[in-house]
Amino acid sequence: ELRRVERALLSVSDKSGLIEFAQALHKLGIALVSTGGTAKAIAGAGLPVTDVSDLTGFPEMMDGRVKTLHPKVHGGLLAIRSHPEHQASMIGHGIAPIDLLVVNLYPFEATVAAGKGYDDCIENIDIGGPAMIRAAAKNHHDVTVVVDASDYAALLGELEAQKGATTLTLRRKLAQKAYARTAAYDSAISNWFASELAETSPAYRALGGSLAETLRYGENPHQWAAFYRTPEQRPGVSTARQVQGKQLSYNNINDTDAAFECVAEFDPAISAACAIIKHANPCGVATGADLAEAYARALACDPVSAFGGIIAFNRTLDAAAAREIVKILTEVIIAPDASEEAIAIIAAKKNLRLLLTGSLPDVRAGGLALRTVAGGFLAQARDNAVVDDMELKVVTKRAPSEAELADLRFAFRVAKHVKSNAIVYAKDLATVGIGAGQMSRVDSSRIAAWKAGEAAKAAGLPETLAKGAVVASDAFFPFADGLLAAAEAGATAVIQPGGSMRDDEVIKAANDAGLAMVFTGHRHFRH
Ligand code: 93A
Repeated sequence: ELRRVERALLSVSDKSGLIEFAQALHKLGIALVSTGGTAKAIAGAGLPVTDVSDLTGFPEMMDGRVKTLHPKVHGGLLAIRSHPEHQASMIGHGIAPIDLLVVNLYPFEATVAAGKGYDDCIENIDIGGPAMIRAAAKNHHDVTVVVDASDYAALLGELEAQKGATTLTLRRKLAQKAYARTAAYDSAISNWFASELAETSPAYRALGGSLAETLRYGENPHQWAAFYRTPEQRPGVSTARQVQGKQLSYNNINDTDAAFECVAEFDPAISAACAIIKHANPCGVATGADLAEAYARALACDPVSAFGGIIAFNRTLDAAAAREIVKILTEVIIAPDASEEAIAIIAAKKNLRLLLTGSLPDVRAGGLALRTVAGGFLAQARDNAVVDDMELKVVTKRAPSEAELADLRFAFRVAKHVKSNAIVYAKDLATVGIGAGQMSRVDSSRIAAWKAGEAAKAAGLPETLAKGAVVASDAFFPFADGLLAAAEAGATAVIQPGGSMRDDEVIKAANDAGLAMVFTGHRHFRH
């Protein structure tokens, strides 16, 4: 499948190596056609060259925006040589074949990198170049395309070896490279637009944020996205130093924030704590004597969901915890700090992002929580209520034991970070079953109880982890059914805000089931 090269079109912005290359083509008897600047350079070296304007019969116009966009060029590149109708069109319209296309594009990337202004960047978007590259690459069966000066030598080598022809193997390789180039070029343009949009977007102006970075995409690949910092400087994902790993995605940032805010509920002076997050919901939260233990206990709550999760710690990440983490796939780790040894262990997982914040945020701090609605946005104070500050009221005949009370507080602390309707089972200061985001509270109760059973199975235990656990509900039980589901699963104590019209009914059911129940008077909806 050799194709002789009789005529070449050269149109290059980067003119390095051009003259030597054009000379070699000329020596091989190849006729040269060229655009303005390229033609000038070639002619300047004393080589014969046809100006593309003479080929098209049109001058280069509109500041060069239109120079090669013409059927005489694109027909010459796209015509299938063996196709009788294509042949007829060529003859009928005076189109001569172009067998070799040599193009490198307007330096868009370099223009952006040099910090040039908007109009300059726009003017450096090459249209004709990519059009010709794509045309020639499509027709690689007959046409050779070169988009990179570093390929001149290989092409000349082949032309010399094949007596002025190229092989299909080379033409296909070059076609692949051609499309890789136009794809990279277009993605550079789209990224530049994204960052331009980000800086002038309504989000930026409305909230006084400063652009941290444009993201590859939003919650889904078809959604534009950017990450902004507000002047608030709350320690977390927006202030963290990324020690290693891939760029964070939109969902990563959202989940990492949820993880760190959750783990910040646990005073590092009192206990080590770990939160594992998936889809912005905890799939396991636990305290422990050290981080490795906290992690192992958090993982045990839902080892299946934790795969590919995001992990937050409330203390300096140490080697023992790091060694456990690298055993399964994790997307992000966020912690106030990490030891050198832990950093070295994490380094073995190249993609795993490690974020260090320097400190934990203050859970009691004020601040804004925002969300958009059609044509506006909602603002509210962040939920900075902490169960330790609430007056707990025992409403059942039986008061919770000391251990139950500690677990009740723990469970309610976690429930604050679970999407409503939230039901959290906990035992020994670790979650054992979490039901999140259901439209009915009783469904969340059932799911949490079922999860506690699954966790037991995963650990090879005969009995559900709900047995002897306590339960937290982010909002009141409107009916006794959710509470009864918990009692059935084996829970012994309940924490909930209270305040339902049917509180009496719910309290009676708790008493009948022998449960201890406390009311917090505070709700932790999270939608
Ligand atoms: O402005 S363009 O998009 N319009 C065109 O028709 C066109 N044809 C070639 N840019 C166009 N080119 C580009 O001009 C080539 O991709 C190359 O980068 C550059 C070469 O211009 P000159 O030969 O005048 O230096």
